Amino acid sequence: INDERTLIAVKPDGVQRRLVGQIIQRFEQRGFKLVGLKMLQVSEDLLSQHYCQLRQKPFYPSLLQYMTSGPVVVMVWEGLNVVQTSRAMVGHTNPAEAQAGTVRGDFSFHVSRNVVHASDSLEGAQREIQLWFQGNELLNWVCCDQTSTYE
Ligand code: DAT
Ligand code: MG
Repeated sequence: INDERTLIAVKPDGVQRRLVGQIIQRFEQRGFKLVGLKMLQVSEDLLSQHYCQLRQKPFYPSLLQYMTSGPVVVMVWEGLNVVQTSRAMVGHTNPAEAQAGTVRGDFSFHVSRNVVHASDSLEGAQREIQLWFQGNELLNWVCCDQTSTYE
């Protein structure tokens, strides 16, 4: 259970606003392990698969336009309960309702520019990681502080 993984992405607004470092820092500081990281210009094809559940939503076309407007930094973080904990760290989908102390609550106020993506379930995380990463882009490595962060 300590090897649970989730997909976190800094969206184009987060990259443009130079928030990549601060977002990575929050996950490092919490104690999670980075096992994959890359910057890319996302294709519409990948995005339509990523957001397949949202195709019927009225905001879907503008979501696609925004997400393909510039580079995204996508990562895989590993650790105990990382899916659920990441969602808490990222905050409510609508930044207006996100708590201070969360990424969205600290860095955004509009639902269409909410800075970051985080997988919302274990199954979703597995699906998204396979979609965004090749197997050989994810590293298995031992963190030297493992015995200080896990019993
Ligand atoms: P989350 O990103 O918190 O998992 P989601 O999966 O429901 O939220 O939606 C994906 C993204 O779509 C979300 O981060 C921003 C956009 N979105 C969601 N609801 C929206 C709305 N009502 N208006 C505009 N954009 C919306
Ligand atoms: Mg979602």
